[in-house]
Amino acid sequence: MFSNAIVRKPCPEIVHGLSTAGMGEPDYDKALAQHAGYVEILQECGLRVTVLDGDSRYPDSTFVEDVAVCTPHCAIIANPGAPSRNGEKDGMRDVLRGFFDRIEDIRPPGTLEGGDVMMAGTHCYVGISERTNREGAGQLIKILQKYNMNGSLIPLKKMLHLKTGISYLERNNILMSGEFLDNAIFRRFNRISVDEEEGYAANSVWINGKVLVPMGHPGTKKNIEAAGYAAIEADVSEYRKLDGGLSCLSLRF
Ligand code: CIR
Repeated sequence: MFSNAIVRKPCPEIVHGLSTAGMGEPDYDKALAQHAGYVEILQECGLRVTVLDGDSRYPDSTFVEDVAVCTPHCAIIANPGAPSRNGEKDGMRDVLRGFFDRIEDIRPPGTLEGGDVMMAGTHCYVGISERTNREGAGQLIKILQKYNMNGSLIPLKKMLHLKTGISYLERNNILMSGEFLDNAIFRRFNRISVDEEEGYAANSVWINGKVLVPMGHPGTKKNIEAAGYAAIEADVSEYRKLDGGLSCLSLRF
């Protein structure tokens, strides 16, 4: 179960965030309103939410998931591989000190973004992507091993981050799309596949027995409900324009 979440409000410069989506610039006011709605949903799921101010130095800084990995035993400050985002990690260290006794670091030449990290119980799957390299993933796994956790590497073919296309929903259920569907490493899970046209919903988030699903993906929502979860829709259309999904907007622990 999670008790806390950390989020960061979008800053006006979000319109200049990194994107490959080709869906146009996000509307800042709409993004702010959607962010407030997201915070409310986290609170409804029982989380105490720490809302950080927007940071205009970093257009993508609302995607806090990428700058740290939170586990039950420690927090790990990531080392984002996107140069324009690397400095985001510094602000997060002080915030996480308020919650964790043990803080670890991914160090250069290792790079790692939290969007590439999916915990399933004590096992962690780490995507090797344009943002996370083998050195960074290896450092993460070594840190986890100190705390009796472990990890495996998942080289990505097309996805931005691992969790762009796969989400662990607890109880051995996993939601997955695209390049992960035929990856044998995930066969041990009950797999809920996401159709190509609803691929964005493969990034859904389990929180304390409920699952947040991006608005407008009825097939996936239905499949999640059929697996026994209450599904809650959240409108994150403005973040999708920057390749951001539901999970990227918070750290949960
Ligand atoms: C980026 O390209 O870094 C942002 N525009 C989107 C980050 C999305 N984060 C995530 O999937 N964890």
